[in-house]
Amino acid sequence: MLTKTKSRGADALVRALEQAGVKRIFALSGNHVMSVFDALVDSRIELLHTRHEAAAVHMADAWARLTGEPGVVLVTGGPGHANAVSALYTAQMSESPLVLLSGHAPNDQLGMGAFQEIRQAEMAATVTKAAWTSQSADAVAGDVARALRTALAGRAGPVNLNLPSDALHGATDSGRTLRKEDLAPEATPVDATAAKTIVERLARAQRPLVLAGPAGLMPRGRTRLAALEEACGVPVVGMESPRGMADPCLGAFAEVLAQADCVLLLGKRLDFTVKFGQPPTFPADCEFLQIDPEEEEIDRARHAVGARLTLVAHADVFPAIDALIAERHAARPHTAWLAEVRAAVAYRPAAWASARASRPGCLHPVELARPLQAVLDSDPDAVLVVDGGEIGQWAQACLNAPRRVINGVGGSIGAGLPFALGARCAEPRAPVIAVMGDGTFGFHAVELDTAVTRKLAFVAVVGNDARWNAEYQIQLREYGAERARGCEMRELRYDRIAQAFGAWGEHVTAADEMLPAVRRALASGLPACINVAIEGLAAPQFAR
Ligand SMILES: Cc1ncc(C[n+]2csc(CCOP(=O)(O)OP(=O)(O)O)c2C)c(N)n1
Ligand SMILES: [Mg+2]
Repeated sequence: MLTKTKSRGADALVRALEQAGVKRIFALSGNHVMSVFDALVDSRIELLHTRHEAAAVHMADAWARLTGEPGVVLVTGGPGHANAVSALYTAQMSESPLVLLSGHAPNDQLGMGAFQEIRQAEMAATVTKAAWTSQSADAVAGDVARALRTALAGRAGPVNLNLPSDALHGATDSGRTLRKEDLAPEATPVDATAAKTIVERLARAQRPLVLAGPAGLMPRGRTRLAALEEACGVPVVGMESPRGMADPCLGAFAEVLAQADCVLLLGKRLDFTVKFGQPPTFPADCEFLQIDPEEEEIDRARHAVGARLTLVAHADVFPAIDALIAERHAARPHTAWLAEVRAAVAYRPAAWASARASRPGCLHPVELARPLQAVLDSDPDAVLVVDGGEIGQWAQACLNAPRRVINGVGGSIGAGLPFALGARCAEPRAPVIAVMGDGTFGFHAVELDTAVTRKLAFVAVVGNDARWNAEYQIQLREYGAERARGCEMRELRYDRIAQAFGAWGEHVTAADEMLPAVRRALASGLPACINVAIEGLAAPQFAR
């Protein structure tokens, strides 16, 4: 349907985003995109302006993971775009749908040495599903629809659309109204015979497992995976950590994985997180089945395990789950094995119950994390954010919440604080608890300003060991204490930094202060930083 209204490309962009149901844009201003800021004045879309482009991307990433809707980011061209690109990697590896809209030098000056002219699409190409540059004002609305559709299709992920300033300023009378089919990605269904065969193979196996990728751990994914486990009687385990099967939230899972005789990769990449499917991580004769939306991933698995990959289906994960559930009559419950896998995943060393720091004035990481579970359990909609090195591993080991945002398979640190802001945008009411290291906190600490200004409350719990401890531990293990250099930091009062921004700040140096401090922070209604002095210990180990 066409309506004849003459307007700028920037207006067409905003109209298209409104039609797509976008409610909020995470942004940072710049010459190239001020026309879009102007167009947004007359729209219902909230402009949430931030203090760093990478932080804006991380906020959109957390929003996308929690809502299932694409996060939308708007930054300026050249350096603004370059700053944003680094954060796309985390979203890409976490299969998080988002669209980075970047201003861009005008098309009619390209190659002439225009202001902030760089090859932006090429720069973003390796960390996105697609990256391109709009050719004219008339093309903008259609490009936006394609970007949103692509971000959601198949294996979800980030997309970059570059918007040259002449396309944004230029007049367009296309007045294109987006239709539902312009926005919805087309799903690739799994073949019913393949679904039945997969369920039969899992039924026939003695110790079958279904491994799901990061998309399976988003709120929508968790519900579907639980339904699949229930219907087929086969343990379903989601993986989203760079430590793979050694993710501390999976307890002693590695022990049962090493016994599996048939593994269905359900959108789970056969990558470094599962040691490329090789023994001893898997038995040498373990059979693999795979459902994946990307041929490239199927090829990768074939290359890794050869003929042990006995059945593949090129299909989208969520419709495939429904297809598998529909074949439940062919399933066989593996009750004992399921209980064994669940017990392994739930395993935590008994000694943790009495874990104490070895010196006064600081907490054992378990003493920092454990009290937070009560807060997470107090509300079914509570969100747990985890980021950082060793402290992140301790938090993942000790805490669980059905709505969780972690730094993910990309293993990049620094997103924790912006994740907390994005989570608060997605969840207006329930507690948002974000555990991170002192190094991690520093990356985007100034976003506390954004949080205070926009009234986005959360509790950031900073495990302060005055170190980049994860790397320090590598130095200790591999090079010796006498060669440990370059990973030390000062024991700073991050709580006072928070107070200076008008946020809530607490300094915790003893275990019994932990929960009262968090409760005061929650009661303040402000964004908060609980700066917790901890003993910098190596990440937890789970061998039973
Ligand atoms: C963007 C990025 N830079 C560097 C690293 C390497 N790295 C991983 S963990 C870590 C230390 C993190 O320190 P902190 O947040 O204080 O947590 P800690 O390990 O001390 O508990 C570093 C530097 C990384 N993973 N990502
Ligand atoms: Mg640290």
